[in-house]
Amino acid sequence: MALERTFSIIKPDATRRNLTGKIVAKFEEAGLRVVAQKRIHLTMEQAGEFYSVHKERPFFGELCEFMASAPIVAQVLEGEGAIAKNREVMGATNPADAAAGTIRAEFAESVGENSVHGSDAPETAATEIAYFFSGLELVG
Ligand code: FUP
Repeated sequence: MALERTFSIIKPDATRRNLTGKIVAKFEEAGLRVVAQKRIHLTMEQAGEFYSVHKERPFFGELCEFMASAPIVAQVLEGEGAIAKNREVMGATNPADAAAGTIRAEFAESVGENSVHGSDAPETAATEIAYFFSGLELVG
């Protein structure tokens, strides 16, 4: 399997509860390496742009308000098959469906406030990484 990079967010429900380190530990234990990371506070406009694929969904407004409600930690994770591996470690979108031991099973509060985001495909990973980081900030 090829060395890949994926984009990850530790969401406001997790930064609020001081869970950044515990979540990073889950990624590292799974063989993913943090090659870029920054803590930022998104505006409503930036949250809406990031989640624009969901703009017609009924939960869009609430999702943007949540993502802009407290700081997030934006990250680039690198590893063999990083996109799939990250999604495996995150668990299902709804924590009620997430497998035991996954981040969402252990930490997520609800389907909306589910602690982490991870890119779902190589194209979205590339777009999302470029939205948050410049090439100079990626240090393998
Ligand atoms: P995921 O790829 O697992 O983050 O899930 P989606 O891309 O389907 O959803 C993105 C975000 O929209 C979720 F993290 C939370 C929010 N969402 C809801 O609030 N309600 C839903 O029913 C589905 C998604």
